Amino acid sequence: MTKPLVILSILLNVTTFSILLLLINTNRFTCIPELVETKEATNSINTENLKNDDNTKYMNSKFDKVYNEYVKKHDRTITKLLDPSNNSSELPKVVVVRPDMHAGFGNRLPGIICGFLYSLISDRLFFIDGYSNFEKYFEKDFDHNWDTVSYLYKESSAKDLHIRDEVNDFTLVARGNFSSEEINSYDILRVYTIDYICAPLSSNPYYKEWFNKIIPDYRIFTTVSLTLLKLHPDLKSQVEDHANKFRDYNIGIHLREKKSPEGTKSWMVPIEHYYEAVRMLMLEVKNKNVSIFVAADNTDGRNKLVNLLNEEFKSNNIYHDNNNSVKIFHSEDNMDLENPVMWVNRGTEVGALIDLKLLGLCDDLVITYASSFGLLAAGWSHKASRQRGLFVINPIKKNWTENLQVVDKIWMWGAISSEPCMYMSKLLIKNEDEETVRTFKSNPLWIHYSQCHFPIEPRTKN
Ligand SMILES: Nc1nc2c(ncn2[C@@H]2O[C@H](COP(=O)(O)OP(=O)(O)OP(=O)(O)O)[C@@H](O)[C@H]2O)c(=O)[nH]1
Ligand SMILES: *[C@@H]1O[C@H](CO)[C@@H](O)[C@H](O)[C@H]1NC(C)=O
Ligand SMILES: *[C@@H]1O[C@H](CO)[C@@H](O)[C@H](O)[C@H]1NC(C)=O
Ligand SMILES: *[C@@H]1O[C@H](CO)[C@@H](O)[C@H](O)[C@H]1NC(C)=O
Ligand SMILES: *[C@@H]1O[C@H](CO)[C@@H](O)[C@H](O)[C@H]1NC(C)=O
Ligand SMILES: *[C@@H]1O[C@H](CO)[C@@H](O)[C@H](O)[C@H]1NC(C)=O
Ligand SMILES: *[C@@H]1O[C@H](CO)[C@@H](O)[C@H](O)[C@H]1NC(C)=O
Ligand SMILES: [Mg+2]
Repeated sequence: MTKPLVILSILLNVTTFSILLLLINTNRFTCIPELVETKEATNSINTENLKNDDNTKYMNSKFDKVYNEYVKKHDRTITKLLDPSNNSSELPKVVVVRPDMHAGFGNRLPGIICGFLYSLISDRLFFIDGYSNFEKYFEKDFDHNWDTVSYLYKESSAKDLHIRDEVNDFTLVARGNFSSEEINSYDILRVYTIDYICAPLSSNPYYKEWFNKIIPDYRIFTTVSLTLLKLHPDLKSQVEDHANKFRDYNIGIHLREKKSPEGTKSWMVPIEHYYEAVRMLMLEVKNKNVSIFVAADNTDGRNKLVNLLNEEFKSNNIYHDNNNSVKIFHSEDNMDLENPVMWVNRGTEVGALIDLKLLGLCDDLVITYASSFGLLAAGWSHKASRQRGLFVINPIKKNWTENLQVVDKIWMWGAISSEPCMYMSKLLIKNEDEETVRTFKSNPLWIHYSQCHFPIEPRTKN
């Protein structure tokens, strides 16, 4: 078989598997309720809406209702709490999320989404602690800055649900009752993580029904993130300016090269693998004006990939014979600009957010599971209603580059969902008790959630 055929057959297998998964996992995906949903959702006002995306924006009117009620409750409670005439010593119970400000911009988002879900299911108030300049980047529907009320909670009891990789109460997340007496005895539940660590929550028997009712399509990250993390109007208009260059069909690529340290043992994703994946996608495209949006973590790599693609699509070959016109573009973030917060990760926060959002507006995504950046773009996406998932390229070991049999083939899979992955799920499966693992695996997306980061063996608990 020629290379494109081999790739296609892999893709077909993945697609067949995906369809099977859809069929097995209930009839939640049937057309009729979705049609009703769409009609209802026309009145939706909460979900972030970009003008370039009127027809495809993702909407969920049931979640909007829950969100609206939450915002009202939050405002009401805070007003009362801060009222100087309030002598009550009773404090509302809260969830406090602390983003890791030294991690990548993408890494800051999953903890926020998880914390908000925890606050909804446990009837607590939601706060974010220490996200500098949040207001500069996002539009807020309510005041969730922990500084507003934290001085009242100096004496309060707190439980750490998550502290990075060290502490994670997976039993509670996967099958516990957040309103139990034990959990209720804490005023504060703390969340400090860079992972989409709450993925098992939708299989928790206490909350399964809530998810089935409010977010029945499993697009949990999308539903919450488009509501809670709405871009600031200044950034939004920059996104819209770029998105005006999108054409009939748009492929987004996230190139991540600068992550692992140099050395023969480290992992890499050959630039040609991204390019091959795009060629493969283009096989199916005919008589279209196509645009390809390239986001990258460095300028050199981006230019190299843009040049490769430009060469490919101007020349006379089978792709050209499909009668497509292809334009390639990227945003203006200067990826040579040193970032004072993260020396390995260059560029600006504004640039990163714009790239994330633009990737999310693409019809198809080619990303790598070496980076959570692309997976978060996929989740924070207005196009998440597409049935087709992402195309994910696996990194390979650097000292394999001598081995043409490995380097020559792109290692990839097609995902069924645009939910981000949970890199800790491998550790959960390896280290947690049988019942917790079983419950996690009752989640129809558990295989998807587990495909994350380098294919490393998880550590064993000491
Ligand atoms: N503007 C822009 N910045 C990028 C891009 N890719 C990576 N970066 C920068 O690199 C950082 C990557 O961090 P994350 O978003 O956490 O993604 P990650 O690859 O999982 O990185 P780590 O988890 O920190 O190892 C971003 O915050 C940006 O600063 C890109 O396509 N565009
Ligand atoms: C004081 O504030 C708390 C928390 O918002 C609230 O539950 C309580 O009803 C308030 N009491 C009065 C008298 O307003
Ligand atoms: C709070 O206490 C002061 C005096 O201790 C009292 O005058 C006031 O009425 C109280 N306010 C409320 C809302 O109970
Ligand atoms: C969770 O625990 C609380 C407190 O014990 C209890 O009232 C509630 O019914 C429990 N939830 C479920 C679904 O059992
Ligand atoms: C190529 O595409 C254009 C539209 O972009 C169309 O008008 C034309 O008929 C196509 N040519 C062929 C040979 O299909
Ligand atoms: C592509 O764009 C050109 C002009 O930019 C236009 O003439 C052509 O009809 C477009 N083709 C399709 C298929 O939309
Ligand atoms: C790659 O590096 C590993 C670890 O150093 C080594 O065990 C392996 O033999 C190397 N493989 C090749 C093909 O050089
Ligand atoms: Mg990451």
